[in-house]
Amino acid sequence: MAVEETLPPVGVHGMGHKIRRKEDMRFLVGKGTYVDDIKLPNMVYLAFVRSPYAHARIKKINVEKAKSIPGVIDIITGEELEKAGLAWIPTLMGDKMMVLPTEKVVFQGQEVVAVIAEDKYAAWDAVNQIEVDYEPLEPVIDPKKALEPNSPIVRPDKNSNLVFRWEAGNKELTEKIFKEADIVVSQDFYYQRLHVAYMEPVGCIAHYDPVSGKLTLWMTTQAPHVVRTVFSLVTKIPENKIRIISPDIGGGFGGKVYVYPGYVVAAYAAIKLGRPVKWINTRSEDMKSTAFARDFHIHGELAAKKDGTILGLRIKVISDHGAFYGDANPSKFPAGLFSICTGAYDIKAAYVEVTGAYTNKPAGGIAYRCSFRVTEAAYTIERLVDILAHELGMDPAELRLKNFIPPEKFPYKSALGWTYDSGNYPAALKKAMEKIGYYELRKEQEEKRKRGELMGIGISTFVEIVGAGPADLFDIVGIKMFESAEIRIHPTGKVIARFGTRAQGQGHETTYAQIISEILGIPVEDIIIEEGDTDTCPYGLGTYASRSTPTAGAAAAVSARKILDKAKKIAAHLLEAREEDIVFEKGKFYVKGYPDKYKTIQEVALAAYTNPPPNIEAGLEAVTYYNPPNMTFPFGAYICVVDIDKGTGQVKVRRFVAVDDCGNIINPVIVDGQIMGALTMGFGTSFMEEIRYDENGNIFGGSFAEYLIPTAVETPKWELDKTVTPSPHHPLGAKGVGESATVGSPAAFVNAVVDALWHLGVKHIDMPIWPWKVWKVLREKGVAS
Ligand code: MCN
Ligand code: CUM
Repeated sequence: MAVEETLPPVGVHGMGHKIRRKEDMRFLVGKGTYVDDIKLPNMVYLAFVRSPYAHARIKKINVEKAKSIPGVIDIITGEELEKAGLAWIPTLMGDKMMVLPTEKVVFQGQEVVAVIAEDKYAAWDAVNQIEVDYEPLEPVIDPKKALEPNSPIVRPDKNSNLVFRWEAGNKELTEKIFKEADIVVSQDFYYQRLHVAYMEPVGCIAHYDPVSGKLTLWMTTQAPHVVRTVFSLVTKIPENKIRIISPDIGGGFGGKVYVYPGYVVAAYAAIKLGRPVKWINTRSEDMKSTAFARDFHIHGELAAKKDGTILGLRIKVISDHGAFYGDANPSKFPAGLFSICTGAYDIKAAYVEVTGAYTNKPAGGIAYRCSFRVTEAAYTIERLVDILAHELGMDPAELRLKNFIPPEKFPYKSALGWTYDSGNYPAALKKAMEKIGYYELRKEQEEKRKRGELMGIGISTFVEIVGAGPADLFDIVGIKMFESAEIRIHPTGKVIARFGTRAQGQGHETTYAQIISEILGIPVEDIIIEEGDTDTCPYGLGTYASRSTPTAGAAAAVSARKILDKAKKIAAHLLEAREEDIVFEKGKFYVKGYPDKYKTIQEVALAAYTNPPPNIEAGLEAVTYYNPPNMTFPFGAYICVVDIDKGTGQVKVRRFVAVDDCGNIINPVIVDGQIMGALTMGFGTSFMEEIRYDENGNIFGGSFAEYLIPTAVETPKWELDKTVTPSPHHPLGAKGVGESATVGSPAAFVNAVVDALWHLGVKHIDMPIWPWKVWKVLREKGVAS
């Protein structure tokens, strides 16, 4: 890489500029600051004894040997936390979760005892010397069995394993439509449990200052303000005496929204011991105990006419939540935004029912680029549509084109109640078909099939729903899901802007600066973006569910426009003209008709402090708490071509074309990067990744030896393109994009595999499509070579 290519951008680079990320320089030279990089004087280390059992009563904990290890300072059990009122804490979904257990453990890998020592080696030595006497209990592993009346109960504080039952849509109308339909297709899908495998495991440092009474926590969190509020409510420490700092984060992907026991124990220990406490998960601890994704057992049905017109959709889901209901959904949506499952199609009637179950596994559910379970929704509808096409003997592309919501029908109200802001689905699909040479590929496939070769083409035309969200519907623990942006322009025209969101690799320091640059004409290198410090940033709900652009991006635009309004008044004063006559263009203010006699935004900024008009306050800054009027509905059309090896069952992704539409784009390179990363995660989901449990609740997939993630070797070459359908209600016409490709791509991969095998009588294979699964099918069908 040439040196100039790594240098920060120079100049006014508003929307649509492909500038390199401002934050990359510090990452590329190894100067990022992650939690584990922070070292405080007198700091001690925390490590956990974890449960070997999925479900067991704790009979006795013997810490004597561990205590005598040199360097061990303290050992904390659930009993001690109980006395402090901290053995259980509330989850973001109104449930409770154990910090440390007092009676029994409820999943393998659960934190049982905490050790604090002078260094991490002593802490781990002590962990290995603590003896916990367990009485194994029958574990609850299958969520369907968990809901049966005779099942053992997971939770000591509940008398059933039912987490919730939730429904959406019109059940009667859907049933009627299903009865009248010519054809009904149905299929069971298991969307497997996943771990997000970010680069940096979760962790924190807790520091308590007894003089000021202030608790400071450096924490790997995507939502620092909400965590501060929850911490304050739980500990009764005044909220202004808690400071949460999310420093650089090495990937979050939803796994860092949760409040982990380690955060709570570290804070408790820091106050108790008067010394800073650091806790960092090891990789396999992370895989065994942090928030998982998916784990949806889906039964889907689609009703249609003979000619392929889709009439109705019916879906029943059992969702496995592990031992605590610890999703991070908006509170009115227990199954997230799964009700976007009618997708891109104009469907008259739909009904969805989701039942949540407790099992002896770790908690989670909302993670891994899911947009609050839009992953599961898009997968279900896109698989069902493909199955319908095959059952009817219709081309899957033609069937989609026939059933798309027509572009002229937007804003479109879906059968499950969402008002789609804008979309043009035929345009995206046609573009993808053209780019990949769809009809030629179909011909090739036909010829190959005659020769017994297995080739498949898979389509997915998904719809996303991001930007949570409008205050009437969206809140987390009661806090409305607005988002904030504060912009301050200093006298010399340099800018600092602060946000309630917190990037974990998405590039906000660049794209937020571009938004401000676009509106105010200030060069991006003059704009510093700060996120993740609750003492300095305005309150915000955080970065997840691809909400930052739809909400904080909008707040930045509104704040910048407020500043521009004031700047115009100041410019009018400086130019001795009426405000109505002032024109603003590319960072310059002038009187209409006299473009040569101008004042720059920097001169106006100086005047805001040195020479403001008599009737106007000094200073040039603005803050906005933006309440989005609606969600944004990004979409895309993906087409995948696979070849299957009949000897090994290996699926080779030959081509993958992704046409995405996220409305107006702020930074095209960042968006491409987001899409490529998300496609790679969709690929991993489809072909490699799964967390599984045996009947005793032993984890399979608790390390990278068993949990396979794609490397550069496996990852296909992505071919990207786009259409642009702006959001009509977003101040910049932008929609979110961070999760689109993980939402949309698994269906394309699986559809391609099934398309290659349908003529053999194969209707479905559950992800991950490992070679042995395909090989087994090929053997059963008598075609394995
Ligand atoms: N963007 C843009 N133009 C648009 C839309 C987005 O230039 N029309 C840019 C944004 O300005 C931002 C990035 O694309 O820099 C992603 O924006 P957005 O879609 O608003 O998503 P968020 O910033 O809210 O990021 C969250 C999203 C989620 S929920 C997961 S999960 C995920 C993802 O981002 N986790 C990531 N992408 C990730 N990328 C990295 N490197 N690391 C993670 O942990
Ligand atoms: Cu669902 S993963 Mo993202 O919303 O942080």
